[in-house]
Amino acid sequence: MPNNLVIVANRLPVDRVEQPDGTPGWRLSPGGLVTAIEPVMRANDGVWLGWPGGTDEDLEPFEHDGMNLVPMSMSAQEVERFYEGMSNATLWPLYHDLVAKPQFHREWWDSYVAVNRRFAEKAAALAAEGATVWVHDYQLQLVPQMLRELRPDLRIGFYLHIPFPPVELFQQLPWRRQILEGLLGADLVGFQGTGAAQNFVRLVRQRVGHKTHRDLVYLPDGRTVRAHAFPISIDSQGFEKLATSPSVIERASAIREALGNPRKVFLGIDRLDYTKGIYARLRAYAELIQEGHVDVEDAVFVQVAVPSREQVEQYRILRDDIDRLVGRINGDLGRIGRPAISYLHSSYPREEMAALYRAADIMVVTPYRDGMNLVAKEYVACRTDATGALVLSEFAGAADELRQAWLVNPYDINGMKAALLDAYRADAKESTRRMKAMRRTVTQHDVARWAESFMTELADVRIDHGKTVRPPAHS
Ligand code: GDG
Repeated sequence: MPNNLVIVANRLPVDRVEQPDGTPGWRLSPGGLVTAIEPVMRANDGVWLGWPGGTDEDLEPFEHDGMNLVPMSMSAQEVERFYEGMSNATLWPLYHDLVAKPQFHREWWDSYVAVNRRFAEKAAALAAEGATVWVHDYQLQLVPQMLRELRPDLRIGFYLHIPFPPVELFQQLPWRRQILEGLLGADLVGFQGTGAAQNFVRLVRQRVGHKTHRDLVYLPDGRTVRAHAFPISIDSQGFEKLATSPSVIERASAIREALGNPRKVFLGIDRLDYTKGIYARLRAYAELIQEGHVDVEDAVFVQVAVPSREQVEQYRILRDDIDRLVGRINGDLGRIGRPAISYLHSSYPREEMAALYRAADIMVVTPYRDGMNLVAKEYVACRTDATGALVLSEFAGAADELRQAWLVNPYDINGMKAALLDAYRADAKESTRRMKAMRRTVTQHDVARWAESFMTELADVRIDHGKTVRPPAHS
């Protein structure tokens, strides 16, 4: 069946689960993207093409909760080279300001090209004449161009969920030109922030030699590509509703009770990723205890680290580092029944996340670099009574919108300590003033609005620019 809307993302929006009767089934994976795309998919009779996880299994397309899903299989070697390698050990660290050292391997790149081509071919086969295809994220940057070659009739959008690096970093990539040209296959390339969009346009001008004007790129074949910021958001109403449900309210008090009813609860919730700044934040907190500014009888830091990319070496090292640090801090500073840090290496249902947000007085979000950071916005959405404080890294995309947070530079441990202490000691009036302003932002800019503005812009991009443009010289 031809489709008018095709979503292409590395992962399908479902996770495999075992059903009560022991047979395998699917569960909608949590997260903002699914909530955002679902209504767009339903309104347009769309399909979602993506990898279901696992290897070497050729699954048939299926329907889940009214969504049409088309699984894309991957071999064990592709998972290792395309996914763990090129995507998560090359592009991820490079695009996050070299927080870790990116590795460049030619066989990873070959696999990246091959998997991108398969995604493009499958998307081409699924799309109706003149359909819209929306491609997501850094794993699939070559798909727009490959797809355009196969199907020039399509309208193609691309959205990058992570930062797009400045020229000086991006140009390290041996395949920089191929990636830029891959993205230019789209009519609209969306980014989290204007800085990322500007980095892209500058690179296209300097590295590919195309003519650009503000957020537009003029291609020699007459096409116009727009590169624009669309800051992503969350299902704010959904989170508010969840946070005010009786079971979540009850669970939030049970969490505080289980922690020994401390006066203040600090909270961090992150995928266990070196970009998130977990290590530095825990060190900063420990120093506050050591120096006597915070007492373990009075406060606790709950750190949830959600398991992530465990096959990638850097992630295994990070896990060990954090395990050791938490052990040392608790060993040195904790007392019986009063650990300094309550550390949980696990993932939780959405209700438990909402209860944790409700239970926390101070939310600490300190990434070295982050496209947006939805956790910060979710915390704000759950603070329905406008209490609570948010300590937020300047280097998270969310800091552009949540200006009233206690903003910190996560590289500056002393600065971070000062901000943590400030948030800890802030009077209720000050916290509420800040939280109210942030709540207005998060309520007004929700994820439905994000999806709608991207789709509207994509439908509006003028395809032909009608200008005379010379083809760029090859570098
Ligand atoms: C990338 C970009 C950008 C986490 N643990 C659990 C759980 N989560 C949910 C959170 C939140 C999402 O996962 C994490 O989103 P973040 O934005 O914080 O971070 P990344 O995973 O790095 O996301 C980021 C995002 O894409 C969207 O464009 O903001 O910058 O890096 O929604 O709630 N949800 C449940 N259990 C968990 O244990 N249910």
